[in-house]
Amino acid sequence: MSSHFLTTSRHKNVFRLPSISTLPTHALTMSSVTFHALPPSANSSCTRCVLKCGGIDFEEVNAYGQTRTPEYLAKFPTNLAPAIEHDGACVSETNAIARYLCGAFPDKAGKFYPGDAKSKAKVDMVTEYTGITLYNYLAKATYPTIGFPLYAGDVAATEALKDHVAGSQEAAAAELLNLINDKYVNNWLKDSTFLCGDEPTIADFRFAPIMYFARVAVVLPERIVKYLDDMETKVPGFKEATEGPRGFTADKVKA
Ligand SMILES: N[C@@H](CCC(=O)N[C@@H](CS)C(=O)NCC(=O)O)C(=O)O
Repeated sequence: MSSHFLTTSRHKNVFRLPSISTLPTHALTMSSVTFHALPPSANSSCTRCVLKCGGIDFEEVNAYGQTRTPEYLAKFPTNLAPAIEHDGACVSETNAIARYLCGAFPDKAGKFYPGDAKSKAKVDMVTEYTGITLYNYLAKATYPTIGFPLYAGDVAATEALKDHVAGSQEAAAAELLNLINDKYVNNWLKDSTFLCGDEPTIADFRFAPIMYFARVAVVLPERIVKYLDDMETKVPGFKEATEGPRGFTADKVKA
């Protein structure tokens, strides 16, 4: 079992039904989801997209300042948001949450992770590439500008290297734009409206919110601007679900 697919401290096995009387009130409605989110975050927006576009009932809780509390850590040792609680399961990691929701609510969100093993593998490949490789460059290119903390070992997190932050951001932005063009524009978005075909999948919910941050560091290619417009106008719930990152970066867009 993945270490991200965690149990609460009250019950040891995610697949064993917990005693109802020991759970907090919000967990009593077995079908509803408690969603711990950081409102402006692109990662949290992915989860919100699956929930809203799928029409899944949920309660959103602001996780700002909460991710390192003993209560949060007991449920989510990763100390990260997004994270969800549903039916006794505590899940963090954006991609794991998206797949969990599609599996737990097949009638509502199953369509966002469709098909056989090969179709799912394509969605997984794009989703993982976006969350790991692309996001790595996005953070280096944009976090110093927007005031998000970087990670140990990064130039912007190293006081002695502060004179090199601008150069490091520039190099990361150049590679970010290169990857957006090479992998997404010229490949996954070449012949289809969305990344894995003409219907949106979790790969789109992973990638599209990140583009609202990418536009801080790079001028988005025309194809990506059109893609975001399609997401906003053709995918019910997407626009509302991504108000956080869109609003947060609206006045920081690179001209
Ligand atoms: N790999 C994680 C990354 C999530 C992440 O980095 N979350 C940050 C905000 S965007 C966070 O919750 N930070 C809180 C903390 O470090 O305590 C995912 O894909 O969900």
